[in-house]
Amino acid sequence: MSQPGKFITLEGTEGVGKTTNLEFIKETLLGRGIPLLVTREPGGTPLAEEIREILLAPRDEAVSAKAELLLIFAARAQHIEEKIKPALSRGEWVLCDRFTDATYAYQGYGRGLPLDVISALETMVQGDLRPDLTIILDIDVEQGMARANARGELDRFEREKMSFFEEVRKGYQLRASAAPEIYRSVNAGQPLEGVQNDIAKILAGL
Ligand code: Z5A
Repeated sequence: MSQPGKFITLEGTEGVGKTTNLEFIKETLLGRGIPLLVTREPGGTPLAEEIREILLAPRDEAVSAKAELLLIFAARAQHIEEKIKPALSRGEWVLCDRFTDATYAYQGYGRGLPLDVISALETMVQGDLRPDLTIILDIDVEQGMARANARGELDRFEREKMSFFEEVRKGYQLRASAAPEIYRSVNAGQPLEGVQNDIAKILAGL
């Protein structure tokens, strides 16, 4: 799909510093006069934000991995049609906090759902919409969880075991190494200044 605007996504495991660095990316792009939509997944529209609340709420009932997957793609379908595609066709860049790489990493590698099923849903929901650039913030799982724990109450995902997040991290790493023209991995375990220097270099390359 030829897009007038660029589509950038930011990914990573728990405590990796996405919120902190999303703000840095936003300021860097706006500082260059780039028209920008900043959004997030799951979420980004009223309906998709409601689905996000359902997904993140800790609950006694065990959530089926397939139900989780379909809720995520339901939210994504709404987000793409209502927000992402219109912005790209207006010529804006879109900066999205998580996208389908998170589905491969969390529901595929983390929950163990088949990757070809995720790929089929991706095609159905997105057509040929794919990010132009995905920045993966990579951190040792224990270091990331220590940061997430220090932040306060944990959501339903953050209550998973370490082994779950090891699989998620592996999923991100495998995806990044399979398509280096799209993915850039940044060491998020270093001090924030170093993380942001690395991100600035990546953005300059755009
Ligand atoms: N999910 C899914 O399963 N499948 C999907 O397809 C999608 C999502 C799209 C919500 O995501 C959940 O949805 C997510 C996976 C699932 N799992 N969880 N949880 P989210 O992105 O909204 O939630 P999050 O992962 O918690 O992201 P976050 O809020 O951006 O948190 P963060 O990455 O930890 O970022 P932070 O708050 O900026 O940083 C954490 C702390 O570390 C904070 O105190 C910072 O000041 C500190 N920090 C940041 N960088 C540094 C450095 N470099 N040094 C020291 N301290 C630092």
